[in-house]
Amino acid sequence: MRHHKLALCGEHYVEWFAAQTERVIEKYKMFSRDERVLVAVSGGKDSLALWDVLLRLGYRADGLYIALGINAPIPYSDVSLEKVRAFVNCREHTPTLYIVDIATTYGKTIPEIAREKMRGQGRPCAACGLTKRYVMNRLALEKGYTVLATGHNLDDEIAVLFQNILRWQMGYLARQAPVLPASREGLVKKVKPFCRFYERETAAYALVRGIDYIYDECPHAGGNLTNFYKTLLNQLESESPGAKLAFYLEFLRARSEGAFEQFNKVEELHACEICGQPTSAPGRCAFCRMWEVSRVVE
Ligand code: Q46
Ligand code: ZN
Repeated sequence: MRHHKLALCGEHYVEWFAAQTERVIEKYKMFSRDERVLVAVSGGKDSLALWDVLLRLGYRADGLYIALGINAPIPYSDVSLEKVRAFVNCREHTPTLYIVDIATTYGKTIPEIAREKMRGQGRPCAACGLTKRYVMNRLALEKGYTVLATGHNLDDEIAVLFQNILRWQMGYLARQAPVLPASREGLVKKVKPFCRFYERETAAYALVRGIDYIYDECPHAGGNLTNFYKTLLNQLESESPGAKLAFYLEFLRARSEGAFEQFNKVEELHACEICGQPTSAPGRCAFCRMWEVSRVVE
């Protein structure tokens, strides 16, 4: 933790990490102890560390794992589910874990639907991202959670920030925040309690807490631009310690002062004619169109 000039033993590190997490939750008014929080868990270090620290802090946090069916060339989805199950099973008070298996529910795995829709071109990430966002929101609403929490860390956030700045995507910049509020039309509130932690800090927490997580990245993540931006930003950090956090915090300050306000257009949302989930265009939502859903899937 070079930028904090701190050297802590394992026990104190865990305390420091939990206190920092709580500070961020309170500072950005993410949720209270009375609210039910759904944590999106992938089996990776960040999301499992997040679930762990929220439970330690006494929040009402349950988990959602989405089985994407990505099992080639490595059994990524199967192994990540094992890690999530092991995390739940070794706890004294077992939290609720929801598992949505995409192939069982919608008939195809993510690589299969992506191959079909993109005629074998490119990565399955667009289809995967759309599906995950949809499933997370829908399950959170159906099960009565007011907040959806993800394990995005500072490195994730600034890689996206850097990408958005390189292209001056003002609308995206206006909407990049630690908290995305709920919408009347049925978008659940989304929060990122780890947005101020460096990736190495969440990794250290997982290590000290003995959390077993999947080390491999999704096989489709290799060589993507986000990883390239992370490498660039790490070079910057090694030249100028603290630069990554300053980049993010100064962006949030400019944002809170209204620098992007005029680009923060509130989209009119409609209910999808099939599933009822919010969508920007009338008719079927992007998810129902992609999956060719013609009736409500339970
Ligand atoms: S989007 Fe793409 Fe990720 Fe889905 S296909 Fe893998 S890399 S898991 S965050
Ligand atoms: Zn729909």
